[in-house]
Formats: sequence, C-alpha cells, structure tokens
Amino acid sequence: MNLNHILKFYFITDENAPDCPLLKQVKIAITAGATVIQYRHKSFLSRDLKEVEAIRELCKRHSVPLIINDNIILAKAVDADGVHLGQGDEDVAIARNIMGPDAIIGISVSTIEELEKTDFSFCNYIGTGPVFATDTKVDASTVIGLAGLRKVVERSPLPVVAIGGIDASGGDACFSHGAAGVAVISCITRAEDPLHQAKELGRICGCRPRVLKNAWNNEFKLIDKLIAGVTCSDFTLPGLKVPPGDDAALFETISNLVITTDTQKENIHFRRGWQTLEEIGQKAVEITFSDLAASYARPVSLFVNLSIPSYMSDSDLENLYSGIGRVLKKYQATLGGGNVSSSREFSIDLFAVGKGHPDIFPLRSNARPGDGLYVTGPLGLARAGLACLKNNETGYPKLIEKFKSPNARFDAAKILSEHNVACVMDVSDGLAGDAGHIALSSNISIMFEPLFFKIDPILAEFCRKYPSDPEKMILSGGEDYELMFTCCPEIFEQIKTRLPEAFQVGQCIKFSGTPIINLPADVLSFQHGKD
Ligand code: TZP
Ligand code: MG
Repeated sequence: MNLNHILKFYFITDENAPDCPLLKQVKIAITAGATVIQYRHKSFLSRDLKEVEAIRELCKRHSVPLIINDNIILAKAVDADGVHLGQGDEDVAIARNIMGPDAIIGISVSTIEELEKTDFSFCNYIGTGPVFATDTKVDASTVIGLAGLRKVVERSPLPVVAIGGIDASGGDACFSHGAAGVAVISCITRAEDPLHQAKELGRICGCRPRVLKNAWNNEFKLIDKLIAGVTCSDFTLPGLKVPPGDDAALFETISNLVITTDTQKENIHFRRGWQTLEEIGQKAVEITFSDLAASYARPVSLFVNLSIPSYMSDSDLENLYSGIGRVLKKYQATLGGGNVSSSREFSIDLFAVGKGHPDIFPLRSNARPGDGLYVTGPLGLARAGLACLKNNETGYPKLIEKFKSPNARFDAAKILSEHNVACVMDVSDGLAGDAGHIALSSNISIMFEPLFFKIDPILAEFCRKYPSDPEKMILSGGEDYELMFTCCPEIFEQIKTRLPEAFQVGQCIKFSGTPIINLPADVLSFQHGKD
C-alpha cells in the first residue's frame, strides 16, 4: 500500500451540498482523479446504507480506497478500506481491532498536544487543520495555517493530510509545506462547476482524470454480448423472422397472438443476497411465461427491458442473461429484443409473446355456480421458502427452491385445455386474493374448503417449527405459480387421473353479497416485498 500516493487527492463527501447527492459527488471526484474517498455523513441513518454500498461499488470499480468517517461499524459492514476518526470519536486501537491490520486508519489532530498523545502504532496517517478558514465544519478548531501544518508534518512519523479551506489555489502550498495530500470538501461540492474545480485540484495533486467506468457503459457492445449469449442461433424456431439487432423484431403471422408483461424489482420481488443473478433471470422469465401458461398459449418470444444501477457489472448482467437464456431454450422460445438503461434501482421488465390455443382462451369470468375451485399443485411452499430466506433457515431446501425456481405449468395447462377447462389463472398473489379475482369477474361467490387442502408434509413441518397455520399459508401464500381453475366436479375427476397432485380448494356458488365467503379475517393476500 503506497499511502503517499493514496492520500494525495483526498475527497470528503458533503451531506449539506445542495442538489448534489453523495454518490454523484464521489463520481465527480473519481472522474477528476481523486485517490481516496472519505464517506462523511454525520446524520447517517440505516436507510442511507444503500447509498454507501453504491459508493463502495463505485470506488472498488475504480480501485479508489473508501474510508468511512467516524463510524467503524458502518466501515466494517460495507467492507470499507478504512476509517477516519476525530479526537472525540472511538479509540484508534478499537478501530484497528475491528477493521484488521490492513485497514487504513486516520486520525484528526489540530494541535501538537493532540499529535503527541496519538498512539501512532494503530494509525496510518494524520489529518490536520483547518489549514485555512472554512465554513464547512462548524465546530472546527482554530486555523493552524501553513506554519501549523509544517509543525505537524515535522513531528509526525506518519504521512499528514492537510484539511480545511483548501482549493486548487491553496493546494500547492500545502504540498510544499510537507503534506502528503490535501483533503477537500466545499471547493468541489459547492463550486458552480464541481467537475471543473475537481479537475483543477487533481492537476495540483498530480492526478490524472479518469473515464468513469460504468461497468456496462458501452450499451451497444453490452447488448450485442447479451444477445449473443441467449439468441438461439437456430432461426428455424417458429415466430421470429428478424431477430434482435434491428430497430424492431419481425414476426411471422402468429395466430391467436397472446402478449403479457411483468416487472421484477430488486428488494421488492427479489434480493440479490438470496438469489444469484442467474436464478433471478430464470425466475423472471418463468413467472412471465406462467401468464402464458394460464392463457393456454405457448411462448414464442421474449423482450427484456433492464434498468441497471451503476453498481452492476457486465458479468452480473451476463449471469442474469444466462438465466433468461436457459428458460428460453427450455421452452424453445427466442429473444425478440430489449433495451438497457441506467437507473438508481435494478428492475427487469419482461414482455412475452405467445401463440394462443386455436379454440380456447381461458377467462377469469368463466366460473359458474356449481363448479369446484381447484389448483394444479401444492401451495404455500414459496411463501414458507421466503420466510426461510428471511430467517437464514437452511433446513428446508424444497421450500426455498419453490420460492427461487418456480416453473410455469405448461404441462398442467395442456391437460386442462384438453378437458376444455375455461376458467384458469396462475396463483401469483396468493390463493385468497387470486380467487377473489375469479369471483368478481364471474359474478359468483367462492367458499373455500380448507378440509380439502393438501398440505405438503414439508410445509406442515415448517409450520410446526415456526408456529403458523398451514391453511393460512396456503390461502395467503403467493408465488407458487400453480394454476387455479374451475370446472364441474366430473371433469375434475378425469383431470385428476392425469394430474394427481391437483386438489380442490373451494366451491363456486351463486353470488351471495361477498366474493369470498369464509376467508379468515387475518388472511391477507401476498404483496410482493411487503411481507
Ligand atoms: N475538518 C477540519 S476542517 C474540515 C474538516 C472536516 C472541513 C473541510 O472542508 P472544506 O470545505 O474543504 O474546508
Ligand atoms: Mg469524527
């Protein structure tokens, strides 16, 4: 670690800069050639963690060390390169103990007395100032001037960073008075043209500006790469005549064209800590295709619209696309096209094109009094799987798998269509809520039959360990992506011989004033991200 190089252009974030978020400040500083970033945020709250993580990623991508002011725990949590402490902060020995031997630890001194009582064995550098007058730190000590800086430099065994009121015009003098670096805030953050001022300072520090690396900055190259990874080279696949690469895709005539769309947002529908990007891509396609399955359509093509934050890298996106490509291959569907754009939040918008059944398009409004309400397979598992992920419970891999890797039930849809079932939908938001849609559209009431519910033995075991009612899990659980359907009981008996895991969950009766008759008061349908 060459500290003399690292400390040269030391940028500190300014939480009070009007209209300039801290991430943007760091982008400016890194572009201008800053050699180290200090995240200083006196009113830090846990909701700011995302921002620190984004800064962390940005710094890592440009090999610029990140130092956290005051907050050792935050520094540890984001795996920062170091901490900077003041006289009133935690002891440097504690910081060293927590951060480890390789961390960069700095301490502020504004007098020779403070310098003399510093235990240098735990620190890597000294910050001293204010060298010039400053308004940025309200409780700053008296100005020490260039002479004061020189005194500290002469008596410090460690490199010294000058701070306080420094700009491009004062920077040179700090270096000629022995400073290893200059630490600045307002000369950049409050400048009319922050990037210009930052570059001016960079010039004084002997630092070259950088081209900011948005990992996926070269949008066209990235799109080509992503498309190359997933596009089926076999264009004999039905549907697509002109594949991605042009302004739009050209399709052959598709009879009974069915189109559906879905959005998956980070921290609402998925979390990167729980699922790999490949799994996220796979799941996003399966659940979009699940709507095609519920419409008796088979997938033809998929359009992918990505909103990508700067912390995501090319390889992150390649992994995502590899998951998307895997599912396309599984269903012999093509990638029709897509778009990428930068965004603060990571989200995936998918549009699926399908070829519908020649004769039937199942509708939610086709349920009739006297029909039974059925599902094609076990419910509540994905919800329990989500609870496992939230509680770091690894003992129920089947439940976790069900949450992470649902399958669109084209197999079941085929059987239902062969029995002319006319009312189908996929269970994505929870049985109770989704059954409500059928009841409302069909102008009927639905009575659940919890006695008929098939409770998966693993779900039952989970509910014993984490006391909860499996019937309620089934009613409120979302994201199982089984199909729910209605038909007369005789037809169901025939279906059951081909789909033994299907079971009855309720009865359709004449509308009696409320869509669902016997819903327990505390059963809420699943809301993504709210649970
Ligand atoms: N410590 C001593 S002076 C100072 C701090 C944090 C403020 C530096 O800010 P500026 O705007 O570069 O004077
Ligand atoms: Mg402090």
